[in-house]
Amino acid sequence: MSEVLTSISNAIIQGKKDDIGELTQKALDEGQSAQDILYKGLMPGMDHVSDKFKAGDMFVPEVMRSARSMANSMKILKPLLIETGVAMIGKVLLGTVKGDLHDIGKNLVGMMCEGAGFEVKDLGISVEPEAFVEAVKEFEPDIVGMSALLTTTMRSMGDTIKALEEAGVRDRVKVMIGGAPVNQSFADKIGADAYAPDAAAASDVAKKLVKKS
Ligand code: B1M
Repeated sequence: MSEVLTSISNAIIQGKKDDIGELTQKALDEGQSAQDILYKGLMPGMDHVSDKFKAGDMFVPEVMRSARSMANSMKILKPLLIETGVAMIGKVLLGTVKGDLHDIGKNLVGMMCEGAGFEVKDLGISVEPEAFVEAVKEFEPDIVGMSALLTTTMRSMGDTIKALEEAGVRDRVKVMIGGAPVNQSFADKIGADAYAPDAAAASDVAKKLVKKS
């Protein structure tokens, strides 16, 4: 692999968010395509971060720095990728459910999904079921990802799935849920397609969901 792509992977792993823009530009100046920078530089770096996070060898603040580095590089690459028509691997619509203001974990999930090659639209916090429905119609995601950190707001996840059903759009998307009080049996109970315990698992689960659909 070219030296500059290796440097980009390493910059992601080390969370060098202030250097990555310059490195990305250097790679472009050397003739690397935006697609190669994404698939051969950024994504292998994020895969490594994901593996270390899962193994407990990396922690939330470090992962956030890596994810921010990824986002800084993507700011430069995104217009080029769109211009050249390079398809992302899928679309994820994300939000913290109605009544819940916690967004640190959800943001991390968004960053990891972007790192895995998804286009992510983040609706923010305390998202009403109807707002998820409208965004599904407009953004046409492959996956709707919901986050909840409070036992009192978990029920908004079920309400959102019901709203998607009532609007006739439930079959168009896979639903993935996560957050500290949520687990697989709750996901089964409310009819979600998947549960992910952490941000690294969320990007893996999202990849599996788009492969299945
Ligand atoms: Co709040 N809070 N909080 N809080 N807060 C908790 C969640 C709590 C456990 C603290 C406690 O009592 N020990 C408790 C909930 C109890 C419960 O219901 N079981 C609690 C409470 C009670 C409250 C308030 C009600 C407090 C009050 O006002 N009396 C209030 C509620 C406000 C509201 O939401 N309506 C409140 C407010 C806040 C702050 C605003 C001050 C702040 C949030 C700031 C923000 O998010 N911007 C806050 C914080 C920071 C916390 C703690 C300390 C940390 C949460 C966090 O960010 N963790 C939390 C206690 C704790 O967890 N130790 C607590 C780090 C983050 C990386 O982890 O969010 O779990 P986490 O995300 C993980 C996974 O869960 C998973 O991946 C992430 C990364 O690996 N994941 C997903 C998350 N979403 C996912 C989605 C997926 C897949 C995986 O797919 C789509």
